[in-house]
Amino acid sequence: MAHAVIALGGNVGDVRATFQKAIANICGMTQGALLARSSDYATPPWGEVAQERFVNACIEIDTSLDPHALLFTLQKIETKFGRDRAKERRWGPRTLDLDLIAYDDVSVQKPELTLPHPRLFERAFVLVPLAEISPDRVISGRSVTAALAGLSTEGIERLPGPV
Ligand code: A4P
Ligand code: MG
Repeated sequence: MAHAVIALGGNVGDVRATFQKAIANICGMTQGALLARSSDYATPPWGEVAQERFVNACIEIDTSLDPHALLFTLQKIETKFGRDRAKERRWGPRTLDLDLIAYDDVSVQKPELTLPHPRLFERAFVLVPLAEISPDRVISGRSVTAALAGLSTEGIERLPGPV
């Protein structure tokens, strides 16, 4: 089994309800076991700022799928929950975005799959939930906590449970 970190995001619809259902699908469809789930966080939009606030969270799973098969399955789940890439802009509003952040210590440099996720260390909306469940994790030689210390977390707010 491999260990994978997945970031969830969305800002259209009842995102927290979508996350719950999506996580159940991730475990079912990736032959995976949920190891940890962060709280949900309200986060200011990054990239394209003139849009609704996002909800973000992170999970860790054990999976028997290889990285490409795992990403393919995550994309199927995004579509199932209303994501339509043909109608959206990069960094624009979406119902559900599932990014593969890390997969064991695997390194991949392809456009369709880059591991670890190339923009991970720019994004407090990923690192804050990840630091909650895995503060000591080291990705690309950097600890999650140390990487987060260099970013602003202004406007990021942990949402009360249940998660
Ligand atoms: N791809 C390559 N590597 C990976 C990987 N490790 N995980 C490829 C996932 N996908 C990967 O992704 C574009 C392409 O990246 C895919 O074809 C995939 O094969 P996408 O999900 O179709 O497009 P995207 O999500 O618009 O692009 P990107 O760069 O992932 O954007 P973001 O950053 O996810 O943009 N602000 C806050 N606060 N919170 C958010 O969650 N999200 C976005 C969405 C913008 N601003 C945000 C948030
Ligand atoms: Mg994405």
